Amino acid sequence: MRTIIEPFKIKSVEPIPMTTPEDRHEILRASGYNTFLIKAEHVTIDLLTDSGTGAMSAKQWACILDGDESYAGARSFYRLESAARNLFGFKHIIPTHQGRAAERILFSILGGSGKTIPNNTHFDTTRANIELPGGEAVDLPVEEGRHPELIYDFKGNMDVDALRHLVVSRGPSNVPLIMLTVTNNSGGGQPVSMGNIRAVSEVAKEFGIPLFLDACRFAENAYFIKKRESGYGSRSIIEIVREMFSYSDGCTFSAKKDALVNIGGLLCMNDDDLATKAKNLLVITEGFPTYGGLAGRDLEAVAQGLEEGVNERYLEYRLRSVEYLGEKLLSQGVPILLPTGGHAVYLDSRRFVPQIPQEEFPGQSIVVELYHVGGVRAVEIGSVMFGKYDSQGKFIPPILDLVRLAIPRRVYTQSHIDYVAEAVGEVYLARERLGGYRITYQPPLLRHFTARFEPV
Ligand code: PM9
Repeated sequence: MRTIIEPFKIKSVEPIPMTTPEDRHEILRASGYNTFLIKAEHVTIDLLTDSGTGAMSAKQWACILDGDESYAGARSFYRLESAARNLFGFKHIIPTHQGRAAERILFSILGGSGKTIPNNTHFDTTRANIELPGGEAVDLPVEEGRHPELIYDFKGNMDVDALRHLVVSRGPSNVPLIMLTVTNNSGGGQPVSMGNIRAVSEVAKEFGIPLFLDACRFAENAYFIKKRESGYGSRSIIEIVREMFSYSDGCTFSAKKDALVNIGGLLCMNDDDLATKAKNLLVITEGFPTYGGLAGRDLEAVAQGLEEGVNERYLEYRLRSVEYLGEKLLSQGVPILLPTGGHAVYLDSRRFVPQIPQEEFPGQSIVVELYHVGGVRAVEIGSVMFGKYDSQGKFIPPILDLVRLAIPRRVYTQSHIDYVAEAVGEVYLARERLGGYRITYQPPLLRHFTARFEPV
């Protein structure tokens, strides 16, 4: 088979910063060993996130000029509404400045004390937006999703029996919403099968609970369904997307991922009453319902990005380029979560540095060393991000302890990825030298963004 090439050519370039290991040693110390606190101008390859870091197409840049900046009723809103409705099918399409704004509005209406919201695995902002008003965020991944080394086609699936058990035990009136994150980011960028979406929606219907998709990476999920789920091989991505959404009652959506833009989000639903409440809240903090915290040019770019994000040649390249990095790491014996996800390769911290106890943040140690060795910025998705403490202050580790190498869309070439594989390989060779970290400062919520650390 021929190499799957980038289905685009480069029209505009940005220089990559270069630093020395000595520079990086000092930069790490000054930033409290938290890669979120490192200036981007000191990062050579930035794999912190695939969110808002993609390269827009020439057509999207043309949209930026063409955006209608009218306060109310902008043409760009109607273009976005129609593009989103064409794919997702919802009656109400509400723009927000990004995904978490959609979450905050949704959970301010449906969440709160005594309410439980299950998901295959909540992402950090989703969890925080549920917990802040006093609700409970429960993760119900399938058993296969809990084992990084196990190969299974749909490790992002939700455990449907556990869902039913949770709804019955809490009482359906205390479960205002069921969510499914496609793909399951905290679970390794793993896809959710159509069969699982359907089965979850049946439970939701049985108890009269709405099902919302956390749809950030809906297109990558659809491509996995096409490749892996029987009966979908000859269906188009758009058909698969429409079927995925048809089982749900709404979605939160960060356009910064599969809509290929640098900012933007959506809150969508069919329920008129919920939409009215959401728009009333939107006006207070985001803006009027036809712009929702975005400029007209952003709305226009999201509309165009939604069309490009479901292009099959693009998705084929996208998933293959992530898989390519996974293969390069496996060939060096590096323990990664299998199979590779849609937007990222995840290192399995527990197997990478087994000598570091969970409460000393093994993933953070790998992230720090990877930056030190190669100027590559990754993110810990494990004990720092999701670790909890019981009432006695005892550390409760998360299900998975990972380091994510998130690949921005249409940004890096194959040689950049080769460089990343070399840097990870170097860290792996020296893994026995790595030690743990302790936190010297942390905020009450979403601590990973601003916490500071020191070596133990
Ligand atoms: N995800 C990510 O890097 C960006 C924030 S953390 C660096 O993976 C899911 C599944 C996400 C997500 C963001 C959001 C929030 C919701 N659900 O960042 O607010 O992966 O647009 O989206 C990030 P916004």
